[in-house]
Amino acid sequence: MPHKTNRHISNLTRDTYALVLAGGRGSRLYELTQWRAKPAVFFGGKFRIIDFPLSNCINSGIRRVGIATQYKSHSLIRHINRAWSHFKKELGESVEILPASQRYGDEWYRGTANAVFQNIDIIRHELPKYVMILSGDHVYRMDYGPLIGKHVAKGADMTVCCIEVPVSEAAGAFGVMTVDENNKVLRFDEKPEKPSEIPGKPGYCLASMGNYVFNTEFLFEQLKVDDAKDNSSGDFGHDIIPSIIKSHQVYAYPFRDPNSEKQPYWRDVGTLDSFWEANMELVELDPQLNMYDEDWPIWTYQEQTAPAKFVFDEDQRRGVAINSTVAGGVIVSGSTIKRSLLFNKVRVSSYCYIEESVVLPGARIGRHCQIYKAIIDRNVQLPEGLVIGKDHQQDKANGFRVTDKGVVLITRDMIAEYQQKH
Ligand code: ADQ
Ligand code: ADP
Repeated sequence: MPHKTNRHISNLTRDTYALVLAGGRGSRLYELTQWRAKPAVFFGGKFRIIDFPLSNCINSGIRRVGIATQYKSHSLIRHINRAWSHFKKELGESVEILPASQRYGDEWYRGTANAVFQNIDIIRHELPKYVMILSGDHVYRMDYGPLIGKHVAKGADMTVCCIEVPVSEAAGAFGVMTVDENNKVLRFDEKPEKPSEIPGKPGYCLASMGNYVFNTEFLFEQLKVDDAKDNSSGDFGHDIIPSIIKSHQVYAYPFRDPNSEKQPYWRDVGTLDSFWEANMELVELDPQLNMYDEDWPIWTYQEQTAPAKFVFDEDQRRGVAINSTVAGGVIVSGSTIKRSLLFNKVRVSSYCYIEESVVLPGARIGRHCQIYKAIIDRNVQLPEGLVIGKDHQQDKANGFRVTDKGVVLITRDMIAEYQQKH
């Protein structure tokens, strides 16, 4: 029985402006981010990554949101326009795209703090008491209400959301902090090679989730000080946080699952393997991420599609999807799908077998294809009889990307090249 989600909507969340940073490259996703920013990458059967932090905002009662975009932003902007444009200014709601547009001087967004600095006037116009800076790169469900409540109760100038992660995962990847018994931050290192462990919890460290709460005026002051420096990279992790922990009230807020003792769900789907694994978790029997909780809807672009359809071939006894998610507009005709995610409008022709694969919107799978442990990008058209993921030497010879853990990625460009050769 799914639990009921309590929400902590208050004047504090209403007084908060959220700025989602969505300009990142996501270079370890290789060709999946060749044409789109990481936050625009598809995830979870019908969503895109950015839908998760944006849904957290809306479900937490934060209705004024800016989205800073930069790198390869076309598909992200199109998605935001389609999915997130129905908020009403008259009701004090807005979801606004803030593209890097050289509004201050001739610079693009240098780092995360500089991306906020270049939008100070837009945020000021909203008159918020608090500003939340959120990473647009992660998949998780979090009520930001208790976080802002704690920030105010502690009298903090800035609060950093954190999570316990294995030292091996954090090294070189996350900002790592040490705190006192009141969670006041004593030390902050951005992506250290040797993260310091949590006392009494060997092997684990306290990692920054890249989500911050600031008192508005304090944030603006710090951004201006940082901008005046010659040698700053304009980044929260590198520059701002280390420069204020000694002189100001900077607290850590440990992200916990309110309904479980377990480590909360938070996925940085930053590599092809972690992207594939996080999608596969969702077709398990009881995934930790509940996408079906009506009290915590995950909003996205809802394209008008016909219902998913399965055509059963009596002779072959195929035309089924087992332990899989299947989105609208999909047709599976005389084929078998196991432990896979078929996104909107995927079409699978007869005599195919697909296992442990993530098939992104609009992909067409020709007859007699066999696909194992693969990511098929949007609108890819697989020719008849292609076998993927059975023989990795062959996959590489075909021009497909194969990861260390044996996940095969196929994009439109790869298929175009493959077809030129064959
Ligand atoms: P990273 O995620 O590695 O570390 P960064 O690449 O700066 O830091 O990206 C942070 C967020 O900002 C991402 O959502 C990204 O898409 C976005 N972004 C990056 N550059 C941007 C730009 N120029 N304009 C707009 N948006 C941009 C950060 C923190 C670490 C923390 C991890 C958690 O610095 O301390 O541990 O997040 O993932
Ligand atoms: P998404 O799948 O994320 O919605 P699209 O696949 O529609 O995004 O492409 C995003 C952007 O990249 C668009 O501007 C599109 O025209 C461009 N693009 C994608 N693939 C190619 C390609 N092979 N060559 C040139 N441009 C491409």
